[in-house]
Amino acid sequence: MATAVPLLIPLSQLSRAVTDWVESVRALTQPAGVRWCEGTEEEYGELTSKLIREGELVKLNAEHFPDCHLYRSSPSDVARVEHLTYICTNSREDAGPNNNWMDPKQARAKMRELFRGCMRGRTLYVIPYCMGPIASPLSRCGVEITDSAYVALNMMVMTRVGRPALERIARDGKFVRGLHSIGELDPNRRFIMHFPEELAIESFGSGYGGNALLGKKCHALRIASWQARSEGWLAEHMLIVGLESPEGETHYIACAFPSACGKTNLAMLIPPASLPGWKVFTVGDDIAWLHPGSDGRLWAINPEAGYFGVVPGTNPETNRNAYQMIRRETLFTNVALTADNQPWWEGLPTGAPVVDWQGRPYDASKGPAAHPNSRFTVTARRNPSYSPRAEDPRGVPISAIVFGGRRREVAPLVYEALSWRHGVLVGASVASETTAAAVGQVGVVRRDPMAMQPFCGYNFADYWRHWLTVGARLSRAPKIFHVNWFRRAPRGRFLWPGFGDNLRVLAWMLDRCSGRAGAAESAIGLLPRPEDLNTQGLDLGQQELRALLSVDPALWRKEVADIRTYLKTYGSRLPPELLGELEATERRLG
Ligand code: GTP
Ligand code: SPV
Ligand code: MN
Repeated sequence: MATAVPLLIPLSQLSRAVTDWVESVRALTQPAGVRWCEGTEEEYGELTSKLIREGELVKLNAEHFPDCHLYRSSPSDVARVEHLTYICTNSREDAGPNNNWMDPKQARAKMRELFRGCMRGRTLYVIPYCMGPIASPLSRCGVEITDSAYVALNMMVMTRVGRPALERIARDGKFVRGLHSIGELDPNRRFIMHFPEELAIESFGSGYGGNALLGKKCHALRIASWQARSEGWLAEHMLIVGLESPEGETHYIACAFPSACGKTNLAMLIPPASLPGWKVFTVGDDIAWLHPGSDGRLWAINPEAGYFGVVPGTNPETNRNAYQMIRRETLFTNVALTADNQPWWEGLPTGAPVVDWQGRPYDASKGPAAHPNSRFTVTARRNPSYSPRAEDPRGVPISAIVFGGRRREVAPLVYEALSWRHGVLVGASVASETTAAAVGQVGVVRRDPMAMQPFCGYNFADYWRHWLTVGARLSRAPKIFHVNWFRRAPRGRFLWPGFGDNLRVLAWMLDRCSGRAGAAESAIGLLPRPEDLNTQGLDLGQQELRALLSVDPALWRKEVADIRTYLKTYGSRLPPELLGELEATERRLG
């Protein structure tokens, strides 16, 4: 007997609200055709073949990198553009001094003119997606409309695209509207606009990363942080990792480090041989949605389904998991090529670049072969350390929150906050050297509170207030720590080996959480004494270890003064608790 084939309702008829919106965008942008994305493997293959035919994608060496492709972006479109990113709230104060602001009516009008007729001759892709496991009450949905097939491919890997998302939207009746066009890729006609009050994003003129994959920073951080405040949770720029000790105890920690400061690497670290018995499970590498649970703990999901990771520096020594992961089914952006069509980047121990990231013959005098912000896009399922709990609709319970920055001096390797409230000050005070993840100067120290400076969708003062409120609701709040893997010796080399050896620091944190490890008090918080860190098998002198764990009172008095100046820019909206904690730190410094 023949089995009946179920009659599928066309995607375009599942949700009237989505269909109406698509129709209004179609009328405005005038595309040659409309394609509703199902998120299937066949569709991924079809779009890939189309881009290869059109010369936009290069198929890589099939023997060494099966099913891998290279995409080269426009050379003036290689990173997030913070100066062109706006939060458009009715009240300017709601966006805060941490954001560029534009009046929503003015912004809408400006974008309308840019979008008018911009998709003529192009295909309009409708991408319904879910951020988070499809069955999780903590997940949220959106629809991105884009005229870039490359963006569509990335979204299919990074989010859960297709019918189940649209069915959920039809049930929820609510979704984030993300409208994107590459326009003419003209940096002078480029804007990334957010309308948190309307759950809407409008992005024009860039096809790269966080500017264009609207589920990622635009939705899952800027819009979600706004939603999270009104709903009582937190949307954060954090990795989530599970650590199983040799005794079989598993803890999950969430770490907020600024862009290109080590989240992906920490999320999939490989324990050093001298620390046998530890196991590491990646839940997420960039974004965490954290919800207070009925048990008084904080529970986290990773809203993403893939990784958009920094390529340079990835090698078998620093990150064998990532190196293995990106050898198949990976979309590379802006890396170099070897003579036999393999991808190449700085930090690879083998091979040599012949063609640079712009497709030119490689010439060392013209800069690095791979762009410093070149990226891989790959499904999380290819990660050898992918946690089965990443798909758990309840999420995972968080034992510790870790803030961090990239600083050659001042911040020690690790310290523990004295309380949640002190921890919020520690997070609010994070400073870090800028990186290639955003357009602009690299290596300049700036304040990057909770690693959210580019991503918080509202006034930081209100955000810190919200952190204090969430903490007050937790009877079993995570402990809060601060780390710095990037302290340098006077000659400039990194003092700490980093990567897999970071587990030694995490192990101390977990022992602190279970009350097993010692610590010494300092003015800024609790630090491990040299004997509290497991340094077995580590090639690190006593003098270096002492330098890593030192707190220089003179440097810190200056740091506290800087932090006060920064916090004061938030005026009367700043929670007084933070200044109280800062004054206590100052008293302890003497
Ligand atoms: P985004 O994707 O931009 O959010 O970056 P990320 O925070 O995930 O950073 P990632 O793990 O990709 O690391 C960025 C760069 O820092 C890479 O070049 C890494 O090789 C380097 N890096 C990561 N961890 C360490 C570490 O522990 N020590 C040192 N010295 N470098 C590190
Ligand atoms: C970051 O810059 O923090 C990233 C890359 O993770 S992007 O997707 O471009 O935001
Ligand atoms: Mn990031």
